[in-house]
Amino acid sequence: MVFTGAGVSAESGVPTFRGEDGYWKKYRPEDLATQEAFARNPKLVWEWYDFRRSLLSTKKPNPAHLRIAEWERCFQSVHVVTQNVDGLHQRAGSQKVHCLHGDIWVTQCTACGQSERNLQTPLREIPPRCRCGGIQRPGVVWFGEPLPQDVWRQAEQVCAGAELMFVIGTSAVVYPAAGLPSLAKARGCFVVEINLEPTEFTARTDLFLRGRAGELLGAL
Ligand code: BV8
Ligand code: ZN
Repeated sequence: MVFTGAGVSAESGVPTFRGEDGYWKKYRPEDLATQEAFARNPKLVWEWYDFRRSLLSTKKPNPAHLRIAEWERCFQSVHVVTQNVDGLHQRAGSQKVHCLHGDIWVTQCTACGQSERNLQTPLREIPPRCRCGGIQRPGVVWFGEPLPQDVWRQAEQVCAGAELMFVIGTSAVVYPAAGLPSLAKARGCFVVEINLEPTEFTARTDLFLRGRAGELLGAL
């Protein structure tokens, strides 16, 4: 099992959330990534997501994404469980990807609930509208929202059966996702953490590899 966070996409040029140049250094999550923020100002929230989508459309998978995708082709059962919404694991060729926090390329109608894939960058209309006339929201999980039940159940299952887990590029502070490495460890899994710096989880990891994910995975 490979469990990833924003750090795995950093070498692609995608900003992380909590680092020096992270989004949460410039903005408050309460203003951009909650239902309340969206209800208050859907245009502002959509402008931020539209900006991130446009940035992503110029980026590509890095050696970390590519190496992880290669593992799936070389070994029998490799699952990627990611907190990222950027779609870079999928673009690198990983097939078994469980997206805990949704997908920035999906929009969902707040009126009829219909989801669709929308790759338009920049968006022609902000906020984008559904065929039914309702306002759409980004297909991501905001703070205070439950994770998609089916994806969470799959992630727990993968975790419970994992022999080896890589925890890559996550500060391991956003729950319930951050609890997965501990869950795996409790089941006897060997956990390898890759990060530029120690995290909330590092004290409990079996092996800590300090450095850039792309470089380290390339060398493994
Ligand atoms: C829920 C949206 C329940 C998508 C994101 C106290 C107060 C308020 C709330 C809470 C609280 N305590 C707990 C909570 C709950 C809350 C939470 O955990 N808050 C924390 C922060 C305190 N969680 C939730 O609200 C979750 N839902 O609990 O629901 C419920 C149940 C039933 C009914 C109703 C409700 C939902 C959480 C989802 C939040 N959504 N984003 C988007 O727009 O993208 S979270 C945001 O953080 C990101 O999206 C990302 O997915 C997530 C995790 O961040 P990381 O990926 O770890 O990124 P970060 O920048 O932090 O770290 C990067 C790391 O990479 C660093 O360690 C860095 O060193 C490293 N790195 C950098 N470069 C490299 C590298 N490593 C290697 N190589 C490199 N090159
Ligand atoms: Zn609709």
